[in-house]
Amino acid sequence: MLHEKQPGQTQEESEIEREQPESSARRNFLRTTGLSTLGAMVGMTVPFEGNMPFGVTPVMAQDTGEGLMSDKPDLTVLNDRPVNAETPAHLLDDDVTPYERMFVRMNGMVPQTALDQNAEGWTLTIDGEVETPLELTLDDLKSQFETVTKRLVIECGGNGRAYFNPGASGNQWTMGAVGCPEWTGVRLADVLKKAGIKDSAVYTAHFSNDPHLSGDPDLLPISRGVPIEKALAEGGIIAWEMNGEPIPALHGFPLRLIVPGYPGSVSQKYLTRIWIRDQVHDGAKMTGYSYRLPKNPVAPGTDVPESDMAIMTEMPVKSLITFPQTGTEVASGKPTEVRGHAWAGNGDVQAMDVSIDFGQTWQKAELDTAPNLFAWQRWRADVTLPETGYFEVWARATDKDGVMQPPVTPGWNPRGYGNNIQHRIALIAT
Ligand SMILES: Nc1nc2c(c(=O)[nH]1)N[C@H]1C(S)=C(S)[C@@H](COP(=O)(O)O)O[C@H]1N2
Ligand SMILES: [Mo]
Repeated sequence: MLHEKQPGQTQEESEIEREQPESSARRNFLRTTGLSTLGAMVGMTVPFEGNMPFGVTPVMAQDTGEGLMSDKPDLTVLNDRPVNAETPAHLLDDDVTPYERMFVRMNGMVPQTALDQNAEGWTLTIDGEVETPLELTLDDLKSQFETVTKRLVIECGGNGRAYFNPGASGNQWTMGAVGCPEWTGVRLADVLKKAGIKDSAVYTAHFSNDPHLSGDPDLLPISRGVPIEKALAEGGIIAWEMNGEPIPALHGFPLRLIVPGYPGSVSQKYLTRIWIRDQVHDGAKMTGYSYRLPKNPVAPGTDVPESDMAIMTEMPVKSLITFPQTGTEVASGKPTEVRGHAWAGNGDVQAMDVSIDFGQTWQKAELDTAPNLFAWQRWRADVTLPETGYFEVWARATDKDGVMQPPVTPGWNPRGYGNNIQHRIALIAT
């Protein structure tokens, strides 16, 4: 498994990348799949199983979505049961992330309805603390509400996990569990208002039809929610198209919720129901340590009691350098264009800076306004590397409240969420 190296790391930081991700991901893989299990399932030994590269399993595992990954050949596969794959930073240069370059995070299997692209009889239920429970077909959604098209960032809460020290279990995402496709659907708030939200409403609860990895129909792979205020605020949509096409199987066909600004896990794929609750939702991956951060800062490696954990809400401000690719050779003494995207969980990014001297001095980058709230914003800067040799470009976004990305991995937490360390690339000046 290849990891994009972050230049300028301490020895310890790079240790995490070299050893920890591979071994923990591999342990995870062996525990959940195990080539011997696969061999037993097909009734034979897998030939050359000792030589099989990590991330490759026989075609029979297709319901995990692995078979669909051939459409995304440039992604780095971190796990294959369930399928989890991230995008190298230099492949995230598009303003609108194409299907081929959108990361994939599955907690369970891809439902048969999505594999078949069969939306027949699909309904979305809105119930719980509402005046009028609704059961809406796709046609109802399309005809009863205003259709909107928006670019919305989805970023996994665990993006950047690979850089925590001590490391955290889970997918060892580096920088690429993020993307900004264009989504078409209806506003979440419009649908909730039509149902009539009661004063007793506290939280949403999201449901879908993707099967649990165990195959147990009583278990859900994931069912998260957001505070009702967030659900009613501007931004959230219920979408049936991604980039002008029906949503692909890996991304939630036929209907998906997107609640931007929060961890990607609240954006339920294969959406069947939104239950409005009179308490904080306690569904799969809402409790324990999932998508939770310590209430108060803790020292790295602390064994935090569950009762001291709180649900993660807004994602921190962040940016990526998407051009040039790290390691590129450029001419010294001449301007070189560097560019990327910036986004923040609390809305617009107000400033973007780059450094070519390890953060000692910073230069303002040009920053575009967002085409809509919660889209990522294009930034670009011309940097001139003064002499030949090894340089790094560091990028730093500042959100609307003046909060900026840190040069180190911030806020150690048991599961490795919310890492918004500055992205760095290496440039070789010749
Ligand atoms: N039904 C369903 N929705 C889901 C998930 C899932 O496993 N099942 N994963 C969540 C997580 S953790 C993330 S980060 C995003 C990933 O979206 P993507 O796979 O379309 O990139 O989807 C979220 N919605
Ligand atoms: Mo996620």
